[in-house]
Amino acid sequence: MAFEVPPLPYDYNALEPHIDEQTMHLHHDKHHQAYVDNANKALDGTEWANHSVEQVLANLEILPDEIQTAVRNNAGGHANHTLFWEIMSPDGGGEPGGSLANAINDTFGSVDELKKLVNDTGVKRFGSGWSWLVHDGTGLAVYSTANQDSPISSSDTPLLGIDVWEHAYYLKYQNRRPEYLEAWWNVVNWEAVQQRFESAG
Ligand code: MN3
Repeated sequence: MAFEVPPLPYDYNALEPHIDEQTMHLHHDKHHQAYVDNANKALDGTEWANHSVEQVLANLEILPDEIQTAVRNNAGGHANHTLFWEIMSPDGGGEPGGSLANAINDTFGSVDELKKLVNDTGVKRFGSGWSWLVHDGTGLAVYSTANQDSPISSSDTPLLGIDVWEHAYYLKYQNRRPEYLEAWWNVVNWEAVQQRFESAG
């Protein structure tokens, strides 16, 4: 099965004013589609064409040399953006609950400290990449990756990831990445993050 861009689970303008409609159209319809098309092109005709994107990303180092970079960038881009749409919601924001809240408080001290750390990690990412909250097999961790590198390729489970490529924010925030990161938490879908946490734990 070739990869496909999943439809957005809300309207393109649903995350306004924090994320603008035009950015969502370009980001979902053009950028994500390009990652999917290029990943499919790279994997076409190989034994990996019928594997899930997670399986592909977990096994990058045993893929044929000549497609490794294309798959890393584009299957990574597909997985990262699929997660990104799911962990945002027009009904988002607020505070996490339950076991996720407990784990965040135990690891980082508070939800506010977690947000600060994720934002700071995103601001410090030079060039393009992502700022992540992951489950590393034993607990929660925050780090960034460059380009479209996925935590899955490091055997971690991504729970929350903020896209800090300029294409994610430039139309509305121009060069003000910190402002975008601050605003992003107004659309975080904690329920979706909680579900990922429960499956990972
Ligand atoms: Mn993006």
